[in-house]
Amino acid sequence: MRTRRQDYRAAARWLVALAFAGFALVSCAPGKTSAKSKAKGDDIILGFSQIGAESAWRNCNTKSVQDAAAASGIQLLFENAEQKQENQIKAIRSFIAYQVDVIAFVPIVSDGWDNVLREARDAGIPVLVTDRKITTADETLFAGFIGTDSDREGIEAAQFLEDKFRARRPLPPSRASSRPRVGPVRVVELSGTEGSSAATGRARGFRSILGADKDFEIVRSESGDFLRSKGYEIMLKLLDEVPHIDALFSHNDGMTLGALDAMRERGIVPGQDIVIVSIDAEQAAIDALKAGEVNCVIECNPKTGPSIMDLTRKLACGQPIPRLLHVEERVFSEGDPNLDEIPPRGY
Ligand code: GYE
Repeated sequence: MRTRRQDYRAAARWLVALAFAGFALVSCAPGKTSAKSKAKGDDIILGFSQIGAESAWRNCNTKSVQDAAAASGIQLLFENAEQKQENQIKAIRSFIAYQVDVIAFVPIVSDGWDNVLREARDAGIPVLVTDRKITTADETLFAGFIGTDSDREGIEAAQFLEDKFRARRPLPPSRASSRPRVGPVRVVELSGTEGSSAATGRARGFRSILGADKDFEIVRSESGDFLRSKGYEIMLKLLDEVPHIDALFSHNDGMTLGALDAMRERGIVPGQDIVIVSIDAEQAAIDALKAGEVNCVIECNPKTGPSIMDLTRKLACGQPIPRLLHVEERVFSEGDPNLDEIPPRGY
């Protein structure tokens, strides 16, 4: 007799087969069984909850996951949450009802996942957290994390500014006066989505260096939600309200590109009048770096799809995975003689 679970799985497989007709499917190797006793020949189904499409970085991350699933034969149930945590929670619940083998999700914010993760655990489904981190009282609620190291990115941004301004003292004249200035370097920050680990980590890493440096002062910090449109609006406001701005630390390239538009509109030469450090390394930011309009770009690597599929297969087959995997990231800065050799970024 078929169990309810088998009925769910049969229905899920049929639906996914319609969407993925033509791809070779994968299963656990003979002899391997998962926590849910995955049988030999059973296809692996991954439920993936993405945040949305707020940036070129995000779109590349989505494409990487979708392409890697197709290439590896893992059946992907993909949900786009349109920037709402409640939609992500709904998606995870639907994956549980579907009895997928593995759930992976990008937590839009760090807090508030414990209940739904307990439901996944009760259903015996392992969870992979990717790109952004969660905070939880119970670390056993997820199997592992793969993504970027936001604290590291903030540290790199701060170190670039320290090196740059040490070489540049005294500060050049400000817009208000033609005399060279002394005193701390005045930094403004465009931060990412409030409560997201990408924003809190970048802010924390940045302050872990500059907070202890009396030559720097973070004079304003505002959230632009990782959106180009908000980067533009907030930068215009900051230029009108903050008397001297020496440097901008922007948590992503989308907001940086908006801020560049705002600066040009106010007659400010980006990269010269205001030193700019940005994170992601989208092609448009690398182009701005080459043009001298941005001074430093810290890579944040969105192409995690293939690693996510490897981890999914391991989890589905009951194998252990590392608790924490940070992807490799580089720093691109002005003056690097090899800027012209940076391969096309693909996002
Ligand atoms: O930097 C940004 C985005 O979570 C690391 O989210 C990611 C960030 C990335 O949309 O552009």
